[in-house]
Amino acid sequence: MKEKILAILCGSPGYISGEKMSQELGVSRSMIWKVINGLREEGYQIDSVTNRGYRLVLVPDLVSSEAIKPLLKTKVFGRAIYDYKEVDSTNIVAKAKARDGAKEGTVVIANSQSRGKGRLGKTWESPAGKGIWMSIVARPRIPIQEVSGITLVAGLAICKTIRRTTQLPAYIKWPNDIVVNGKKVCGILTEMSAEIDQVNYVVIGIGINVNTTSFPKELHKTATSLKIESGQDYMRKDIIAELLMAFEAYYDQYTKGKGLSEILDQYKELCITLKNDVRIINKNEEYWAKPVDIDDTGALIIDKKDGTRKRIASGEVSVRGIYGYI
Ligand code: BT5
Repeated sequence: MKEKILAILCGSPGYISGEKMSQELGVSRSMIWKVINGLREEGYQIDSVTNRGYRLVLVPDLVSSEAIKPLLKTKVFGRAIYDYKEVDSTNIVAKAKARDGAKEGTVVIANSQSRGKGRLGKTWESPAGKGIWMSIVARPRIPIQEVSGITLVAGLAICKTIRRTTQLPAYIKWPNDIVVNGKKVCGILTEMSAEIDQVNYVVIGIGINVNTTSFPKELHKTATSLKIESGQDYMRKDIIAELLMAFEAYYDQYTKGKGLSEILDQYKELCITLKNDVRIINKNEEYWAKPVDIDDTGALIIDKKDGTRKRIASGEVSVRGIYGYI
């Protein structure tokens, strides 16, 4: 009933009476009233005037399966979407679904997360309604050591999507952040379950600050949102749909084609880590180095000041650029 009433409201340029809707749908006027109130609670702004009826004024920026699916042209990714008002972490929910047999392409999305996760036990701020907090289940038939490349695939898809939908100068900070004007707008958390010789599933968690206008004090210098950078509000569902389509295309190239090599040129062009010296930080040492390349396993190649060349696999160390604080 909700969908039918919404369809009528969307198709009516002016006011439409409750009487007319109840006749058209064969239900009572009090039923119409109840559904309209339910829609208002979900964030739809519906004007009502005595003797004229109802008028849809504003469609909320919902990240529901119903809102996203009509925009998708994917074959696999986003065919099943589980949406929640709040979860602890979409990665936790997606991993549970994957363990229960969820198919490749399953997407878990939440309006807010109470315990959003970063890497290594760090937290991810996920305020209600402000960003895209979603996780994608993948079941790639690739060797375990190639799974880390999926973070690069996701990074490229996100970076391109942000550029396409906002025209902002987004760049990839290798391996798992997207930055705009030197600040972090998105983080990726890839988790995997595998046997000795085969991948069971991979969960790609993506957090994008979309319409966020303020951050906790400790993130002021490092975090930003699409809205802060452009001054505009965005519909999250549009970005999600674009992102899933871009991800599917690059993922197919990665898993069915020749690995990273086909998309590496595009990746490197958008990889800010390659553009300036980087600070390499690991448990025992910290030093400046010159980034040289990203190889086709997704590793960062650097030259140390003493001239020695080193290959750094993602996740091994922390890499900071000189362009910002992150
Ligand atoms: C990441 O970790 O950047 C991965 C973030 C992944 C979040 C998504 S949301 C959907 C899915 N479900 C989850 O539970 N997680 C994924 P890392 O590189 O470790 O960065 C974490 C650090 O970023 C924190 O320690 C903060 O300093 C900073 N941070 C936290 N929240 C932020 C935000 N909203 N925007 C920018 N920076 C943030």
